[in-house]
Amino acid sequence: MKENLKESRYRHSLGVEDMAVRLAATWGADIEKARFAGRYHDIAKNFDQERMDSCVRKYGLPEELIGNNALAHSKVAAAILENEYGVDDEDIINAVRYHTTGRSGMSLLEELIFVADAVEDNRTYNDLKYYQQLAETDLDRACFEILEYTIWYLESKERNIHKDTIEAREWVWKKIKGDN
Ligand code: DGI
Ligand code: FE
Ligand code: FE
Repeated sequence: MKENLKESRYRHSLGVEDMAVRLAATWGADIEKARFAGRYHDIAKNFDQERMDSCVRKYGLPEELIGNNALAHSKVAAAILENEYGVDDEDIINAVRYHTTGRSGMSLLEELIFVADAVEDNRTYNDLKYYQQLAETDLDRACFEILEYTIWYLESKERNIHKDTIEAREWVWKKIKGDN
């Protein structure tokens, strides 16, 4: 991990690991799975364009990921854990695979890694403490607010919003309202 990640990304990974463990304890998820997924979720984040694209092809991932490292790094990380590190736990793989977009029907572990990624201690935005507290008291609400923020941010930058991101927001909103 140290070889592949910049110092700040390495620190972020340990921060997500730590936050994922805390949230797993609060919400009754498997702590060791949360620790592992948190630690390795961004393992491919600092791959250069050439290496990322070659991994997308090597693992037969969707063509839409070519040239899009923001979305590719989570799919590539999941493929590496599965194919090179022999990780066979589907929930861990999916937590890594969907950590950037989320998705409809996320498992508890997936949701907790998605939230931990956004609220770990090394993040620097103003409302960090508020989001950390929300994650401890209402995981769905935290997940929803993070998705709202992400979508607002991507819109402001006129970047494409992946359908998994949109569907995740819809799903968690319905879950909050008690419709499913
Ligand atoms: O890898 P991290 O920086 O820790 O965080 P991340 O994996 O959640 O997100 C990385 C980037 O992905 C961030 O700049 C926002 C972007 N992103 C999240 N959802 C979408 C997205 N980009 C696009 N194009 N579409 C999405 O739906
Ligand atoms: Fe990431
Ligand atoms: Fe991350």
